[in-house]
Amino acid sequence: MNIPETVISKIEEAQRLSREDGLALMRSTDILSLGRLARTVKQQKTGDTVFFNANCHVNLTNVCSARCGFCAFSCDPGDPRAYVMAEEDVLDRIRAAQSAGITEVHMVSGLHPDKPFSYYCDMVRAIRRGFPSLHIKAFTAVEIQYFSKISGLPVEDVLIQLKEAGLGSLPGGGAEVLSDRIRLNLCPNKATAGEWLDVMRIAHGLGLKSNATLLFGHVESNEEIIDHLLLIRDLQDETGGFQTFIPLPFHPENTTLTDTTKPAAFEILKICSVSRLMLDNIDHIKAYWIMTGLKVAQMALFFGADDVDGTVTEEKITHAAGADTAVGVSRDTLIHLIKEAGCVPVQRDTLYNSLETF
Ligand code: V47
Repeated sequence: MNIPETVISKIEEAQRLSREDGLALMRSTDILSLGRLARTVKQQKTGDTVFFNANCHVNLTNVCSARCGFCAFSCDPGDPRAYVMAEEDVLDRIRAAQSAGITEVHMVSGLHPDKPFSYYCDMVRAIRRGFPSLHIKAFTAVEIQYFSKISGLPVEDVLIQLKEAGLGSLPGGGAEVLSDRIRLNLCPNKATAGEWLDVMRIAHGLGLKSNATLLFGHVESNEEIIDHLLLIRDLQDETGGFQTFIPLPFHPENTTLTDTTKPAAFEILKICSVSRLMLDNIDHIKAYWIMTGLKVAQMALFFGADDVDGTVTEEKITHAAGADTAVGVSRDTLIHLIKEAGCVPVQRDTLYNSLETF
């Protein structure tokens, strides 16, 4: 199905797209036109530049009281796979990654039923003390809301305490699809769509930047995808706090949705393009190579993406769900991938300051 001429004209005239326009884009099978339009918008925003960073992932625990149907990483207390990291384990992990020149620690975890809020504050403080120059991007809005619940503190106070301990920004996870129907179905035991948005609103108000994600390729409809994008766009109009949007293709292995087929290149590139076209007020679209694969991440640069995430030492969440990508790559691999596509690789820090151009 073709993209309606009226929608193409709106994009070419830089007009904001409506819900109906978004649905027309989702119905389209003209992937090359979608790519051309999204790539044009990307060029207007960031030119030939494609960003990457050098980072490491830390997951403090896989014990989780939410047990979302799409998650293969989490487990119950007492499961043979269950682990909780001590401060020294975390510092050792980061020390090991430092030789690769990382500038960011990306830390997200299960909702542990027993660990107090002080465990997380102490951890951030210890990382800040041990590695003063590293940016700590940690805790999804879902975790922040959970910390508020277990500590009895308002979300704002939770964020203030974490910020004082050294938190630099929030990652975009836990958004899944911002739809009550989907959340009741797949993740009823954690923050609702409204709560996820509220945490982000408060974080942005405190000067903390964040990202936003969409988990696609499971039980969602086109309408739910577009409504998700509109909720993010509306909040961005209000706060301006989102830096980048990251569409995450669902990996079904070891989840409760094993009869679902993992999205292939066409769907990944389509959602990337539609995200770029709908989110006119978000600067960056990230192709998270761990989930898309390196080759599709490279193609995503022609479908609206301007960021490929980072070197990602030791990814666990997607690999528990059957990802066939590496658990990390070198800077040289990312630089090659970007240059081969005719773009200019720029290593950035978490807040999109340029560190080095290659
Ligand atoms: O919140 C969980 C998703 C997210 C599966 O902000 C799954 O820079 C696919 O949010 N298949 C965590 N996805 C990852 C994430 C992220 C990654 C990279 C960069 C940033 C950023 C954020 O992964 C979870 C959930 O939405 N997820 N299980 C799965 N089986």
